[in-house]
Formats: sequence, structure tokens, C-alpha cells
Amino acid sequence: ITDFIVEDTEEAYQGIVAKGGRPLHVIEGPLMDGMNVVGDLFGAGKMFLPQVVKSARVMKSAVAHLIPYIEEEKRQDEAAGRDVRSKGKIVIATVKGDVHDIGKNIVTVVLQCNNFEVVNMGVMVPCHEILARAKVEGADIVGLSGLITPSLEEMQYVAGEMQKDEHFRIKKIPLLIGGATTSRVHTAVKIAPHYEGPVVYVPDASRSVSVAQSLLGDGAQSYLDELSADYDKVRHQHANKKQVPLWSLNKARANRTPVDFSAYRPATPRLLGRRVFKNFDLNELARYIDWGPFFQTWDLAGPYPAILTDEIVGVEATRVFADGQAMLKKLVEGRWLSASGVLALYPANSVGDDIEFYTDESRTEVAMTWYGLRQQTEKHVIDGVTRPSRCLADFVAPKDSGVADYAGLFAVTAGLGVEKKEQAFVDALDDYSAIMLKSLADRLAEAFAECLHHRVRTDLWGYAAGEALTNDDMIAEKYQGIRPAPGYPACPDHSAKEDLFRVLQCQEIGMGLTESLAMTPAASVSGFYIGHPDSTYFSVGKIGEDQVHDMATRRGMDEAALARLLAPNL
Ligand code: B12
Repeated sequence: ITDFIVEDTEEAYQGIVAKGGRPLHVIEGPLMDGMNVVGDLFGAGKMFLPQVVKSARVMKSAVAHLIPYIEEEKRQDEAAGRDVRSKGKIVIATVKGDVHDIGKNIVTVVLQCNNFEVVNMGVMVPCHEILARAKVEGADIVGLSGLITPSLEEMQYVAGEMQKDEHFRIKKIPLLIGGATTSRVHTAVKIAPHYEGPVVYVPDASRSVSVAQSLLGDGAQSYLDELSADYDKVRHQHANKKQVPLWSLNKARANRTPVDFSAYRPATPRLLGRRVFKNFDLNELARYIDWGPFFQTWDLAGPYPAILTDEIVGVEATRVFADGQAMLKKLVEGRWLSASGVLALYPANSVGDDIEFYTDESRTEVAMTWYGLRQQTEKHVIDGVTRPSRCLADFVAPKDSGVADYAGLFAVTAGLGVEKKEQAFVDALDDYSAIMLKSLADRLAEAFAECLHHRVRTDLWGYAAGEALTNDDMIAEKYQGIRPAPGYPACPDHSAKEDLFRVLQCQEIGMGLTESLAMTPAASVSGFYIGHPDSTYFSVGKIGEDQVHDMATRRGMDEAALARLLAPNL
């Protein structure tokens, strides 16, 4: 796609200069004409994200070729210096404590393709740095991104700080909110009230263009009026929403999952304790990849493999898949990144809603306690049976049952050293490959979790030694046992990662936790292993204050601090 781009840009430049034009006219003329076509087709759903990101490379390479001409012209003609009027300047960042940046980088590229100037500040950026930069750059818009729930609170904080600062408050600089855990309701109810300027939730990259245009274009006021009416409505609906009735914690506990442990004889793990896997074989991991979410990264909707023949996105999905496979091959051969993991299996029993991991079979010394949350939403009778009020601890034999049960912990990463290659792509103005690389690292991290879980079931714990499942069966989770990850709906409390990281000594494999409990490197997954045949995933959902109080007592923790950690479930 970038073959001859320098030659073509040079030809366009010579043609324009010969007619008395300026180097900027190449950008404003043929290049922007092209990008406008891309933007229009993308907006109309006739072009897809991978193509847009690829066209950015054409634009960036062409602009890079023109920069020396532009600078030379500037030097010669400073007084007359007109410049390319971008549609506006946006400072964008992933908030403090959060490491995820694929979505934000995609938004950056798409906005740039649409002639917005974007300053992408990267990940884990503290509020004061974002605001200082926005001032220095004279940003027209500030954009925040976040993947995990703790980032939601940080976004509220940023909105509050913008309110305190005249620069933002008086000019009413708009604040855009995006990323997997954000939502229109959360933005309207929890973030917007902190700032009197516009605060807008943006669900995806293509919408970011229309929102930015609406905010900075001629019809801005009517857009803002509509937005504020819409968010008022959202707040009103939210305030009047019929709350799902909650049961008391005691009532929910009395309705725990009925698991019969009397005849349960868990297999004794072959491995007891911790095992480290450094520089894991990437070829083996590649075999465990679930390609489904790969297409989600590229904003192509549909299940894999049917997506490859989909009437609308099939051609583009096939192309991006082929590019992904080709890069995966190079990545493995060239060792562009390394993958390391650590897991541990311990004697374990449940005590109430918690799971205790013991240092040895004497089950006297507790290595860590994993504090569980129990569903408290009202349960109904279906087919004559009341649905259980689940908690993950229900699937591990209670201590007083006398059953010698086991459970495990794991943390894996496939993001070690990935920055070097990513930077090389960014330097080569190749956003497409930079984003592709990160999405492959994420796939490998998830594959690593799948691969180790497989080994645990069939060998290290060995409770399903005879398991014979295809990769598709594994992706469909047809195996016995689960691997819940802190942050996912069955265990939404991210702080479980603190003890998990301590016991696994994750620093040994180069993994760490940020102040918001995100894991570094970004392409990482961590969680627990539970082996009981009845164990299943579920969503904890809303919980009551009685549960917060009870858990704070169990953990010896300040109740208000715990309530902040569990805010999304309160
Ligand atoms: C793929 C994925 C991963 C990948 C990597 C994610 C990544 N690098 O982006 C891996 C496997 C590594 C991963 C790990 C984890 N994940 Co995950 N993951 C997902 C998944 C399935 C898809 C996310 C994704 O890539 N989407 C595609 C990208 C392109 O979308 P996006 O980032 O949202 O960006 C788009 C828009 O949001 C918007 N946008 C984004 N930013 C901005 C900014 C602005 C200014 C604007 C205008 C727009 C905008 O435009 C973008 C492009 O269209 C989601 C579930 C889901 N369906 O969303 C869970 C999800 C995000 N993960 C989740 C969790 C919990 C985790 C882990 C903590 C689990 C664990 N214990 O291991 C870890 C955390 C990793 C870490 N480093 O700390 C939860 C988060 C919820 C929560 N309670 O916090 C989710 C929501 C799953 C769930 N249902 O619970 N995850």
C-alpha cells in the first residue's frame, strides 16, 4: 500500500509547485481528498477499520516526505506563514494506573485520518500531566481512555480537576470518554456532573470523528443542547430505574450453590507449590489462540470463523486475518516478544465465602485468603427450583467437610519486550503493524492462560488426565473446572491481584501491578483455578452494604476503602 508513496508524493509536489502552489497544498489537496474519501466510506460503513489504519500509513509517509519542504518554506516565508488548519487539536491519554492502549491508538489514527491533530500521551498518564499538556498544546478537546473499572474513578477525578481549573472551565473544553468499561450511563451519571463543560461518551473510533466534528463545528451549540438533554434523560432514567431487589447477605448465604461434597474426592495435584515458566515456547502458544476477539480489536463484528465469509465484512476480515497470521509467524521466528508465566497449586478449602490456600497438606498455615463476593440479587424459582445465590467459594470443599480439596493461581504475560518492535513500527509510521503486534501479544497472553490451564487439568493437577478436547472445544470451555480472573464478573474485585501477585512472586517473571491494579506488561492475564465439575462462571452483580461491611470485617479493612474498590457493584 505504501509502494511508490514517496515517488507519488514527490510527483504531486512537483506538479503543484510548478503551478505556483505550496507543499502544504499537497496535503490540503490530493492527500486530504483521499483521506476524505476514506473517512466518508468508513462513516458510511463501506470501509473498515483495518483499511483506515492502513491508509493512515500512506498519509503519514507522504506528510513525512513533505515536512522538509514545509520547513524550508517556513524558514523562507515566515512572515506569510499560513499553516494547514486542522479541524482541531485533541490531547488523548489512557488514565493513571491503566495500561491498555489499543483502543486509544486506534482512535488517534482514525481522528488523524480525518484531519484532527492528535497528541497521544500514551498510557498511565496522571491527571496533572494530561491537563498541563492540554494547556501547552492549546487542545480543543481532551480524551480519556480506560479498560478496567478502577479507571472509571480516575476519569471522574480528571473531570473534577478540569472543573477546578479556569482554563478548562471557562472555555468549556470538551472531555471525551472511551474504553471497554466506560458507558453512556456511567458518563452521564458519574462523570459529567463533575464538570460543567461537555463530557461525551464515545463508543468507538468511527463515532469519535462525528463527535469531535460536532463539538468543534458550526452547529456545536445545537449538538451540545441535544447532548445535555440526552444525558439529563439518562440521569433521570437511572435515578428512577427500578432497582433489582437485593436479598440480605444472610438470606443469600442460605441459598448458596448446592454442591454435594460428601462423595467428592478431588485428585491430589502432581505439583504442589509454585512453578515458573520462563520464555515459554511461542509456537506452542500459537496453537491455543482464540481468534474471535482478534476481529473485535479491528472492529469487525461476527463470530470466527464464519466472519471470514461474512457478506459484509468477510473480505476485510480475511485480509486482516492473513496479515495477523503472517505477522504471528514473523513474531515467533524473530522472537519479537517473550512470554513468561507462573502458577501454583495448593491445598485449599472454603471458609464461608472465602477460599483459603494452605502452605502444605497440614492445612494449618494460610498462604493467602481469596475473599469471595456472593450474589445478592433476588433469585427466582425456575422449574420448581430456586436459582442459587452463587459465590466462587461454593465450588471448593468447605474446611469443615473434611474433604482435602485444592485450588490454584496463575499469572501469565506475552508482552515482555514487545515495546521495542512496536516502537520500530511507530517510527516507521506503520500504525497498522504496531496495533497488529499488540493485538497478537494480547491473543498470545490469553492463549498462554488457556495452555497452562490445559496442563493443569491434564497433568499438573491432573483431575482430567484423560481430557481430549480440540482447541474449539477449549474455547467453548467444554472442560471441567474454571479459571476466573479478577475483574471479570464472577470476581469483580481487582484487589485480589495483590495477594495473588505476592504469593506467585510475579516480579520474578517481570510482571507488576499499577496503583489501579492493572498488570504490566499490558498483554497479561491472571486468575485462579477451581476444579470441581459443578464449577461455573456467573456474574456477581449488585451487592448490598451488608456484604461490604461483612467483607471489610473479614479482611480487617477500612469499610469506605473497600466500598471504593467495589463501587461498580454497589
Ligand atoms: C481483549 C481483552 C483483553 C486483552 C487485552 C485488552 C487490551 N489490550 O485492550 C487481554 C487478554 C490482555 C485482557 C486482559 C485483562 N482483561 Co480484558 N478484555 C478484553 C475484551 C474481551 C476486549 C477488549 C478489546 O480489545 N476491545 C477492542 C478495542 C479496540 O476496544 P476498546 O479498547 O474498547 O477501544 C474502542 C472504544 O472503547 C473506543 N475508545 C477507547 N478509548 C477511547 C478513548 C477516547 C478518547 C475515545 C473517543 C474513544 C475510545 O474506541 C476504540 C476503538 O473503536 C474485553 C471485553 C469487551 N468485550 O470489551 C475484556 C475486558 C476489558 N477485560 C477485563 C478484565 C477484567 C481484564 C483483566 C483484569 C483480567 C485478568 N485478571 O487477567 C486483564 C487486565 C490486563 C492488564 N494488563 O491489566 C474486563 C474489564 C472490566 C473490569 N471489571 O475491570 C472486560 C470488560 C471483560 C469483562 N466483561 O469483564 N483483556
